[in-house]
Amino acid sequence: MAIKLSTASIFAIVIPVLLGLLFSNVKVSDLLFANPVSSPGGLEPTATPTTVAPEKCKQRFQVLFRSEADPFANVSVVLHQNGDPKHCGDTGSGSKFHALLYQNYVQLKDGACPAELDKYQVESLLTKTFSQLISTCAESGREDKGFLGFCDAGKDKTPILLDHNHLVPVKSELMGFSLPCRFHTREGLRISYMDQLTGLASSKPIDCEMVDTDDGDDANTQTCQVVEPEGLPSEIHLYAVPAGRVFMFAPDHVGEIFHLNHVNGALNKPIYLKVMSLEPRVFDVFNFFSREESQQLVDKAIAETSETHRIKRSSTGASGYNINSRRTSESGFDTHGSTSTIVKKRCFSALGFDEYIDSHGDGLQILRYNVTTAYNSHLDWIADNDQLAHDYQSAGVGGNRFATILMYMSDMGQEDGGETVFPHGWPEDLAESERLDKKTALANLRESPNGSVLKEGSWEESLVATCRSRLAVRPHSSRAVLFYSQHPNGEVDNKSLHGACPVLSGVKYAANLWVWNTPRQGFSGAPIKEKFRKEHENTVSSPTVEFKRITAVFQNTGEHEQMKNAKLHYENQFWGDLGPNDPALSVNTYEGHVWNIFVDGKIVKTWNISEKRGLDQTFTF
Ligand code: PD2
Ligand code: ZN
Repeated sequence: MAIKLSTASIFAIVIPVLLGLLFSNVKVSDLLFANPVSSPGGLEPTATPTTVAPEKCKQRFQVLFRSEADPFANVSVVLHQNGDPKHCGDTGSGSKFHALLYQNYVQLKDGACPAELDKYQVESLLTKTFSQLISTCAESGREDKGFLGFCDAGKDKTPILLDHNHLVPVKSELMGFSLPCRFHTREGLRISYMDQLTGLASSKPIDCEMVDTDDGDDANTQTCQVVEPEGLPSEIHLYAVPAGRVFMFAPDHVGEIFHLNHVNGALNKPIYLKVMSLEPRVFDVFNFFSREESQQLVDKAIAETSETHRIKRSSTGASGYNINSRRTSESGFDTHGSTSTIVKKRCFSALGFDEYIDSHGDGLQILRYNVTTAYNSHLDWIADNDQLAHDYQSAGVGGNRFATILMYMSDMGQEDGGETVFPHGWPEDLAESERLDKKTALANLRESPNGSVLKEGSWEESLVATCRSRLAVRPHSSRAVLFYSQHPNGEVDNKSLHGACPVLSGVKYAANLWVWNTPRQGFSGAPIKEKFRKEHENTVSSPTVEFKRITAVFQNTGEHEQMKNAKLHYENQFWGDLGPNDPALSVNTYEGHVWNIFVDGKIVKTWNISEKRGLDQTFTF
């Protein structure tokens, strides 16, 4: 998976691209809704945006970076794939990165050099630049397509997110139009402006040392003491998230800290994470919410009277109210309370979203566990139910829960139970030799002060044995944990199995937010199973965003002498030579696209791409 940067290959790709290709900035929405051109005669040459003088272009580029000098002169930009602590590409000297970025910026609008770039243009530029510098980034099954094949995993593996139509595709010889990656810092901040990169190059990421605290206020036993960075960084690390996917932290070792300086948490302190386990990925979240907020959530939940939201015996499953003997807790929902709204938004920021998207989350669920009650080990990822329209296959184009943020609103003592247990995880600070086996843990429980609260031989008792021998998070008011139910590619993470240990004394209150990788079922833009849509064509409305990629192959048969100098153009932009001896050209294209054959500067043939001809189309002449 480690990728080597080959200078020769960079230039093999880059130079012809730079010399030959003009790239206009095409948004998916433009592609989808472009006016079809009916005949070659009807094709007016597209107006070329006013190009600006190179000097002005340079100036604008510098303004975008807020830096006259090359901000990367002394740093290299190191790329990771989403969720992976190992890097997959290194741009080498930052200057090369900067120079290529500039060339791509000039091409972005055919020399118009826009004075401002929106975040989708920034992402497109970065994607293109990285694709010219590194060969690939993942075992995505599309290694032959280089880094672009990582960013655009193909139509069967790219969930359509709500902002899909804003993406600015990258044009390349290898992929035709391909979807861009998003780029985040290690801490999850989405790169939306070029000057954020300048900032990263000129400031060392904050690091912290965990020290014991006597500040009982937030009941965290340790706190992060910021370690003053020395000098400037020599590397910037960026995490590339493929189109349609969501950012995930990339932990490398237990105890590692992620300092989310950009996310304000409780009492205006920045949130930080401490890695508790790698498999499953579990993080202790500090400064997430305050005791005051915790109390407000509990008070509101207790006072709630509406039948749909009040606290009552919990149900399980994707639909309906189904009581489950393995989930004996009580729960209610706080969907619109002021504290709940603040906390939900904070969850999204902490997870690396740059905006709050209500339909990507369930409502904040308030949980109550009285003595003996528990939730047996389960996945938060919802197993598919063939009856339902929603497509839960998150490894494909479907949507499911990918992250859970669990907030505790009670202080539970060592013997009180109520921990959250991860049966595949191990206690953080216990040497392997000190780990308990389940049998011993069960024997210890039966001899402990609360040992007789549970029925002997019950699932609850067996769960406590797991809780006392595996990774278990003990609740205290204002503590939060984050764990992921999916791998970065959307596959379910079966190691994320977890349960709520039976309460043995007192009452435990907690709240959870389940966050989805697409809008959740029933919401606008939620993925619907193809099969279900076909069966219910008249009753199920299409998702708001439709997007069908078409593969088109163009070939010169050599039968027509006048075509010997044929050149394929996308509209009026040169794409590639298509003489009789040239290999066929394969492109990714969309409904409404216009492809032309030019001979000696004139259009001699035009094809208008229509989905009606299928998703694989061949054009010969
Ligand atoms: O309350 C908990 O500790 C807990 C444990 C496992 C909650 C959930 N799962 C959940 O609500 O998904
Ligand atoms: Zn759960």
